[in-house]
Amino acid sequence: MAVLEGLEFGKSDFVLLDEVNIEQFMENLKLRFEKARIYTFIGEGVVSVNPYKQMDIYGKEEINAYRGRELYENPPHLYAVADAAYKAMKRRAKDTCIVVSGESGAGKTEASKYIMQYIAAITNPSQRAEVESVKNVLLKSNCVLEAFGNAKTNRNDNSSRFGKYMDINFNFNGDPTGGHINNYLLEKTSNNDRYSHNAVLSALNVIGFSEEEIHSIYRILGTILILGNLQFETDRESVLVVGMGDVSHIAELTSTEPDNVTKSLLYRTVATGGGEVIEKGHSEKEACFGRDAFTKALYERLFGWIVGRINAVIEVKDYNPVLHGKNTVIGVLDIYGFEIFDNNSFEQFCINYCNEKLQQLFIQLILCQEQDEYRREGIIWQHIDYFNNQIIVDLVEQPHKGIISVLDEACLSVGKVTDTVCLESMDVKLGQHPHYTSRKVDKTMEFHRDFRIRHYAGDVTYSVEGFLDKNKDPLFQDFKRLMFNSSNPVMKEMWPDGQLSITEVTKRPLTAATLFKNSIVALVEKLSCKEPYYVRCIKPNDIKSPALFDDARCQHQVAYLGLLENVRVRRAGFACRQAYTRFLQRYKMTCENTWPNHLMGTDREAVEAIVTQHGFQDDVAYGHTMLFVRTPKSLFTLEQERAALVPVLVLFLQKVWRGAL
Ligand code: AOV
Ligand code: MG
Repeated sequence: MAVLEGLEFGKSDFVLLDEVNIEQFMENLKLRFEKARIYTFIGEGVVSVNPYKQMDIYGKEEINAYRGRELYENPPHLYAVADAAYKAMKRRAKDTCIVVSGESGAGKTEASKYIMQYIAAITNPSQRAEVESVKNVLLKSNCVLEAFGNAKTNRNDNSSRFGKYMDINFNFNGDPTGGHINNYLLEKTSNNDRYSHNAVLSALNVIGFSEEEIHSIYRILGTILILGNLQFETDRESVLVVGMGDVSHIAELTSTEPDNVTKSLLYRTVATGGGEVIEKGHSEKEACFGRDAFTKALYERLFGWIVGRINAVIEVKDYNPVLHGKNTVIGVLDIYGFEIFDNNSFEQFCINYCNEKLQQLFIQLILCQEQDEYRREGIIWQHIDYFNNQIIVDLVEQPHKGIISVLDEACLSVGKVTDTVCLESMDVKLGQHPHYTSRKVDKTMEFHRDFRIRHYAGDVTYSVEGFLDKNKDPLFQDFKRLMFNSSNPVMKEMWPDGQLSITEVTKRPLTAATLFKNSIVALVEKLSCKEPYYVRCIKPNDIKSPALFDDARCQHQVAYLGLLENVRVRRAGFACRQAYTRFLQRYKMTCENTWPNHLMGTDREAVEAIVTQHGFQDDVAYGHTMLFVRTPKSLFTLEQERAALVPVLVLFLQKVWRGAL
C-alpha cells in the first residue's frame, strides 16, 4: 500500500517530502531506485527511473491490483496513472491524455507500451470479438511502427525516430472502438534487424495488410538498400550510374521503366523563365544529393503510408452518439525527449523545440490550471514562481522574427544563400534575445557555424551546417513523377504529387521546419483540450546500467522536467481534492453524524464533521465546492475504514432485505 509501504523505500509520493528542495527530492529518488522502486508519484502523475533490467511488476496480478482502484490505494505505478486516466474518462466522460516525456533512452516507449497493455487488459471483460480485434490491431501497430521507425543511436539501442501520438476511442461502456495515430518527424532510416521478420509479418497480417501490400513494402525496402550502394562516375563531362544492373533492379522492384530510373537519377526537369521545359544534367555531387533525398523520401512515404493504412483499419466507423453514447478519448503521447549531443543539428533543433512546446503546455495545464483552481475555490495560498518558457518558444516560432522564419526566408530567397549567410542573419535579428547566444559573443563557439539557445532544459549549441538543405524539400520533382508512374498501385498511391506537371510545381512547398511546427501546434491543440496525466521518465545513467544512479545526470533531468515546481504546486498545494457531495457519498458511513444521512445545513458542514471526527482538520482546506486535502495519508485512513465497513454494511443490508432484522 502506497503510504503504508515501509519508509525504508522512501516516500511514495514526492508531495510527502518533509521539505520540498532538490536535496530531499534527489535523496528520495535515489533511495527508491536503489530499492528497486522505480516509480514515485507526484500527485496524479508518476516519475519513472529506467531500471535497465526486467522488472517483475507488469503481470496479471499487478493489473488486477490497480484496476478501478484509487491512486492512493496502491504503490506508485504506470498502471495507477493509466487507471486514473481511464477512470476519469469513464466516470466523468472526460477526454484524457497521458503525456510520456523524458530524454532519449529514459524509457518513454516502454512506458507507453505498458500503458497500452494495461488499457487493453482492463477493457472488454465480456471478450466481445469486435472489441478484441480493435485491441489487437492497436497493440500490433506498435510492433510495426517500431520495426520501421526505430533505430540504434548512441543513446538508445531502440530509439524512436518518430514521435507518436495515439488516440484511443472508447464507447460508453469504456471499451475501445478504434483509434488514430499521428506521427511526427521521422529522422533516421534503418532496416532494423532486431525485429524478427516473422513478428513484423504477422503483425502486418493481423492489421490487415494484403499480400500485395506486404510485397510492395518489401520491394520498397529492397529499393532503399540498392540505392544505398548506388554510385556515380564522371566520364568526360557526363555523369553515369556505375553498374547499370542496379538500375534495372530498381526498375523491376518499383515497377517503373529502367530508362526513366536512369533519367531521374541523372537529370532534372526545370521550367525556364519563359515557360519552356528543359532537362538539365546533374553534376556528380547533385546526383548523389538527389539519390540520398530519394532514399529518404521513399522511406518517409512508406512510413507515412503504413501509418495511414493502420489508421484506416482502426478508424471508428459508424459511431452514432445517440445510439452508442458519448465517444471519449484517451491520448497517449510518446515523443522524443530533449536532446543534447556533441554535435547538434537541425533534427535536435526540431526535437528540442517540440519539448519547449510540451513544457509550455505542462505549465499551462498543470501549474496555471492548479493555481486557477485554488483561486476559484477561494483557497489562500502562496503564488509559486516558476520559469515560464514562452519566451523560448517565441524565439523559435514567432512569425517574421523567430529562428524558423529566418531559416525559411533564407531557403526561399533566390540566389545562393549558404548556411553561414543564414547564421549571420540570425545573429543580426536575434543577437539581443536573452535566450540566444551568438558566436560573436562567446568565443568558445565555432565561428563559422555555431549558435546557441538557452533552452529551459539547458544550453544547446547548434551547428548551422546542413540546416538549409534539411529545411528545403530536397527532392527533385523527377523522382516524384517516376514513382507516380509506377504500375504498382500501392507505390503510385504514395506519390500523388508526382502527377503535377513541371509548370504547376512553381509554388514552393512548405519547408521542413514549418511543416514540423504546424504539426506540433496541432498536437498541442489536441492535447490542450484533454485532462492531462504525466509520466516523467528519467535516465539514471549513460551506460545502460541497472545499478548506477548518476547524481548529476539525474538532477539535471529533474531540473529541466520542472519536477520540483510540480511538487511545490501540488503541495502548496493540495495533493487530493474532492467535491463535497462526492466525498460525503463515499465516506459518510465512517462517521455517526453523517450516516445514513446528515441533518446539517450543508454538505460542507457534514464533510467538516467527518474530517474532525478523524482528526485531520489541520490537513485540509475548505473551498467553495470542494475539500482540499494536503497529504494523501488522510484520505487513505478514510479509505481503510470504509473498506472495513463496507462488508459489514452489506451483511446488514442483506439481513434487512431478507426481513431478518
Ligand atoms: P525512450 O523511448 O525514452 O528513448 P525506451 O523506452 O526505448 O526509451 O527505453 C530504452 C531502453 O531502456 C529499453 O530498450 C529497455 O532496455 C530499457 N527500459 C526502459 N524502460 C524499462 C522498464 N520499465 N523495464 C525494463 N527496461 C526498461 V528515444 O525513443 O531514444 O527518446 O528517441
Ligand atoms: Mg522511444
